[in-house]
Amino acid sequence: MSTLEEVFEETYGSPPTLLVRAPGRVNLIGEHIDYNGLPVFPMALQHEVRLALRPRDDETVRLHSNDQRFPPIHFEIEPAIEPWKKGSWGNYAKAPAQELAERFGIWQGFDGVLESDIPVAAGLSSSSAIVNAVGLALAHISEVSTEPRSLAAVMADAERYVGTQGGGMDQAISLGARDRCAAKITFHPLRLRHVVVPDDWCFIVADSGDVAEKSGALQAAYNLRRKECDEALRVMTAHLATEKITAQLCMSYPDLCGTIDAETLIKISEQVLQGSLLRRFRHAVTEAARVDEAVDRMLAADVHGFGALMDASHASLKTDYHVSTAALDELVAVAKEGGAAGARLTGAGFGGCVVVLASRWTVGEVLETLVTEYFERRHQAERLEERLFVAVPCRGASIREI
Ligand code: NG1
Repeated sequence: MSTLEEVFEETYGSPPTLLVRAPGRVNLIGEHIDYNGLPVFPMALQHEVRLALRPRDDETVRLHSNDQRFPPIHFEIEPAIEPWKKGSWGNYAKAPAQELAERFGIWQGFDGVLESDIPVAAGLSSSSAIVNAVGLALAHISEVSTEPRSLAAVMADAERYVGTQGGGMDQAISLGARDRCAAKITFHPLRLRHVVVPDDWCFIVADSGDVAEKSGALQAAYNLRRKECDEALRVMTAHLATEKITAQLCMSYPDLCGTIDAETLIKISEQVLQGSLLRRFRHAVTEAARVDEAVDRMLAADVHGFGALMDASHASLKTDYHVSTAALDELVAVAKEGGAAGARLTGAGFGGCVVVLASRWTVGEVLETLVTEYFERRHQAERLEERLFVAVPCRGASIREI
């Protein structure tokens, strides 16, 4: 098989001058709360997007993918780039171009060839890795700051171009991660606290096989949850102000969670909110508390404590947030049967992957159980290395001259 550089030369007739890499991520805990400004705890993966490129002297971006499913694209950089139809992969390249053009007036394009080994539509952020890789390339060419946190904030806004009202977790971890570490990410302002993953902890990623393509119906379901969280916050803050429960007006989830403890907040919400608003709010508040606790459990190398928090997170995502599926629930149950310390769906849900925590001493047994009790039973044992692997915490995106 040809290397990325060889494909570039065959495609464009001269060698590339820059090489970018941007990893996917697995979120350990803190699901569906980044868009509420609440903390999350992901780590970057060994699977990544790689982009070989050569800057051009004009506004054109030409991009080939090594993956036959993604046809070649080209477009001109300008502040208002018309998106292609929903679900087109090229929109993930247009997104950073348009954001950087609008904010910083960049115009210089490139010829590029891209390859990725991040499973697509599996909740491992394959899309943000493309946004980040193209964004890093364009920012570098035009001498816009590529400092991870400032670029991550720009890329989080950029990706909303595709229609998903996401938070900033994926862009931040893919750009800012450190080797061997997970990172607790807090927002407004964006900060990453790097925590070394204990050597004897193994995070397994297992793909349910249900595609979680976040365009169309799933995008609407995702955006609806964000709206429900906003509405629940509005009702709660109005109540707290009227009842004079808080001295000052809590305008955001971090304000609220920083002012009143989770248990009290849940008690109040059970009197003030109903139905799905109550459930979404309860998930957000309890999940934020689990993130703080999980960081402490990792620092204390308490594998069972961390695992219990993952189990509680999955239960909350299933019953209060309604983003799990039968296949994800089954994978979680099988992993637990095999001796996992904890297991939960990871990413947006509605399909995709689970993340499973096992110790070095139990990981073999857990993997074996997942193979026999899930993948073989469902006749999904082909190309298993892409669907079941132990995640290696890797450093964030980089760019280098070649
Ligand atoms: P994935 O799993 O990549 O679809 C999405 C959002 C995140 C976060 C998670 C749920 C984007 C780019 N990503 O991730 O910000 O909200 O869902 O925790 O929208």
